[in-house]
Amino acid sequence: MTNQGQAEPQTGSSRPHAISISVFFPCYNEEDNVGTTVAKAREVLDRLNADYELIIVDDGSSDDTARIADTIATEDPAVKVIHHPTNLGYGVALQSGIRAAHKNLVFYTDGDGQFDFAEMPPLLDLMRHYDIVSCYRLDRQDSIVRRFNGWCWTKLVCLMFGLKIRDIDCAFKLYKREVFDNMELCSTGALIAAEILTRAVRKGCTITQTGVHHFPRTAGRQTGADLRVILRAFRELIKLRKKISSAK
Ligand SMILES: Nc1nc2c(ncn2[C@@H]2O[C@H](COP(=O)(O)OP(=O)(O)O)[C@@H](O)[C@H]2O)c(=O)[nH]1
Ligand SMILES: [Mg+2]
Repeated sequence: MTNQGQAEPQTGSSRPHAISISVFFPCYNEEDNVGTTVAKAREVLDRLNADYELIIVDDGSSDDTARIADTIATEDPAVKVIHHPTNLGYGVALQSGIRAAHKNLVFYTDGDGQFDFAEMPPLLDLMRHYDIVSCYRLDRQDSIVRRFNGWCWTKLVCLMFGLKIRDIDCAFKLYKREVFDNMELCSTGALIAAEILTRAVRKGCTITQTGVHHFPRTAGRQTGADLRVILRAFRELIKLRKKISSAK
């Protein structure tokens, strides 16, 4: 893939944009986090003089996330909001973000403030040589049980789909937009990251990995370790494995 994320040359007198990027944030009940998460990303992208859009995917939140997101979008034309009428799941939220992304590069991170968007710009250089940067969490800020479960999940998924990824669910990933061309995704839950990378590798896309810092949640409730979320991921894992094997 050739496009490295450079923006189209601009007409007019303003300084040309260095980079064209869509950034999206899956959010479920993140009323206390969404504002700061978006503001930090905007500050970094403005400094980069990027041609950018910020997309908040509100996945049927029952708190004030939807209203706050709409207010941010009203005040800033670079911000778009997608609302799901009900809580459809992390995978559907990522699918919505990807569909809405129209710039040359696509980046996503969680809307819960557990990552630092200032660590995104160093990834841009890697797009000269790779189609995807998939990050891994340095010093993951979760309990030892959660870290162990996450490690086992990464190993299992990599074994089933022939991937070599250190931290499959790390929500700090950068893609060339063409990676998603003609890619049909079916995972509605946490398996989505693995599905994207598996389909991308099958298309011949190249992946590199680098570490990013991870921060404790300071507000809102973590749902990533809920039993419902885990069971859904396992159900979808079996389904995807069958689907991919039958497509060989
Ligand atoms: N779209 C969507 N996002 C969710 C859902 N549950 C959690 N999220 C978002 O996904 C991100 C990660 O969730 P979190 O609970 O922090 O899980 P963890 O980071 O894996 O511990 C956060 O931005 C959440 O708002 C969900 O059901 N749907
Ligand atoms: Mg989180």
